[in-house]
Amino acid sequence: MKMTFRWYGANSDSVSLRQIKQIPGMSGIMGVLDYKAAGEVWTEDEIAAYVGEAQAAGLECEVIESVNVHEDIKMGLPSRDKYIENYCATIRNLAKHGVKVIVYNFMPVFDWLRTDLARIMPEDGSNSLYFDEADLGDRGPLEIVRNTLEGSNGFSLPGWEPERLAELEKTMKRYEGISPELLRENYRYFLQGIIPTCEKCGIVMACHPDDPAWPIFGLPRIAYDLDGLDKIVKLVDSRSNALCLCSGSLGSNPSNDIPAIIRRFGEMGRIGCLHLRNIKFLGHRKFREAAHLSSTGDLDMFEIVKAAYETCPDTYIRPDHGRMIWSETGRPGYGLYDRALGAAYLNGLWEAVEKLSSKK
Ligand SMILES: [Mn+2]
Repeated sequence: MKMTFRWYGANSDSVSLRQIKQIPGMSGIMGVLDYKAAGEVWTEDEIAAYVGEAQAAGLECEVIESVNVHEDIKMGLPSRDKYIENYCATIRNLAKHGVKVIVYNFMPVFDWLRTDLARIMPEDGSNSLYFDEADLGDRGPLEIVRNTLEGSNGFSLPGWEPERLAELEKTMKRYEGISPELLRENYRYFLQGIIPTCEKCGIVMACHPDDPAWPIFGLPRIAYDLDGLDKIVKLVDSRSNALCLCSGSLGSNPSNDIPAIIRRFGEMGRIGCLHLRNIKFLGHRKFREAAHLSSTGDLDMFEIVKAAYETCPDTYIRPDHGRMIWSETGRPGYGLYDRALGAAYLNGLWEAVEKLSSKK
């Protein structure tokens, strides 16, 4: 297992590579070029600069996240072939610089959704990301973006800033005719276009599940439970067609058994990497992101780590979102302190599981 940490780059992250390097047991980063739009080719120069910076700080960069899939691919538009070609070019460029796993998602229109980015915990004053479907009321995404424009609440739809409102309206309309089955067929077309390239250059594609783990705003979604993930790995039968199992995203739906899901795909050799964090359920479709420690939330982190140790021991793990603690400010979910605590805790669980199992 390699413990890693998400890093957005020197210009977009409040955390420095040096700080990351000082966290015990940190082997590298899960990187991202967050200024690249979906569909754009990530050039060799850009990748070399980013990876070189990490390596100069003593950190590997074997996992890259958020190589976003262009909406035309998800919608199956004729222009998709051009974007698939671009995606293959990015895959080749990343492989040339030592990248082994690419995390992406196939969620229509939106990435993740929360209704509060800094929900304060009365008992200790920390804050974390929070979701309550009831807070959305009858509001659809258009209204939420409009509300964001008016600054009237904390909703955030990443990638859909108010200036893109007209585009969002058009995209939402187009999805009205797309069923989950059709979305899955478009997904198959995408995978058939990129997996041969991945196999040739030794890249594993790791699909991140939908977050929260159920369909939102009437959009088709296909990656939020065991059954859906099973269909994805079967779309193209290749070890390069794998998953990034995110315990917090899948865990937002209490009917998902996270250790069982990890075991299933770990045994199949289809886990590219893991995002580990904890969730506290507060009611129907209502949760907040808890500290990593099992007892602070509702997920059994010991069983999750044990499942990973037993079925995909060579995987990459990163502590996913943390709370904001010790007066830290930064990108919601991506401060230093709580994620560093999370990494230390996950490393401790790993060591315990490893030593217990060698004594059997
Ligand atoms: Mn995640």
